[in-house]
Amino acid sequence: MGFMQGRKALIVGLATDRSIAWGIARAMRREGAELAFTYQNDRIKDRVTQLAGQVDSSVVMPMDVSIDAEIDAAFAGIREAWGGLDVIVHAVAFAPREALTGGFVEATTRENFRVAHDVSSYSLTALARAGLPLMEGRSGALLTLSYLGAVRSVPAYNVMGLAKASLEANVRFLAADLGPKGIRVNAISAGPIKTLAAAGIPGFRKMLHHVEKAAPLRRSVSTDDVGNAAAFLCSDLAAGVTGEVMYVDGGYSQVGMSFDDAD
Ligand code: 0WE
Repeated sequence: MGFMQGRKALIVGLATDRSIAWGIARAMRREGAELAFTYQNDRIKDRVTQLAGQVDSSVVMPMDVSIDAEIDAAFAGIREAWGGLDVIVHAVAFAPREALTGGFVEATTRENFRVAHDVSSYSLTALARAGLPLMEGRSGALLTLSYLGAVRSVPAYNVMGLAKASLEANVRFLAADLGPKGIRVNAISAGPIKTLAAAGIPGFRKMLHHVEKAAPLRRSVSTDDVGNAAAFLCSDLAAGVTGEVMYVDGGYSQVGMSFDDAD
């Protein structure tokens, strides 16, 4: 029997079969969880519905995390389908494209800052607020995805780094507030992965190659690596863990200097 048998999980942020959310969905399904999904807009509705079918899910609803009415409608759908909820996976981030190119000062307008923080950090609080009534009294778990740019400067990551720093603080404040209600809140800080969100970021391949040479494990991480850690954190195996940011990055974040084996 899988370690998520009988758990009901809502996955927010699935876009393609390369999404981190897809690695998480497959790992949780393998461990016995029942899954529901949201999609951001009609352009990706059919693809998300088809992927949901591959993990035996037909609970698929629209939700743009920047619109409260859509969040409320999606949780009403969960209440109708399941009556309760154990796990919410938040795998959503966005900054306007021009915010992620060039220098930080030049790229960071007030509007880019607002959008990045709203979509990438506040949305976790919004999901917690809307999901709480369905999760209370069931030993639930919230999980979000962060990146090293929250705590170190990374070229061109720019205002997304500030938004991820806010997201990691969000995890700690939510953990403190929801812990007494039996809900754990954690983040995974994943190493770079070639997802749809990463495609089209100039120099992304160079970043992957750098990580593959410098990380202790001498490889980049996969969505399966992240999915397995996510399933663990959202299961009772991690019953004592909350407010944590767990690095799933091949160890990259833990070295201060590293030489390629060839050097
Ligand atoms: O968090 C991210 C990327 C999230 C992201 C991606 C995009 C691309 C398309 C947020 N907003 C947008 N907006 C778009 O218009 N990562 C951890 C991946 C990533 O993105 C980078 C990175 C890494 C790593 C951007 C610059 C530098 C490094």
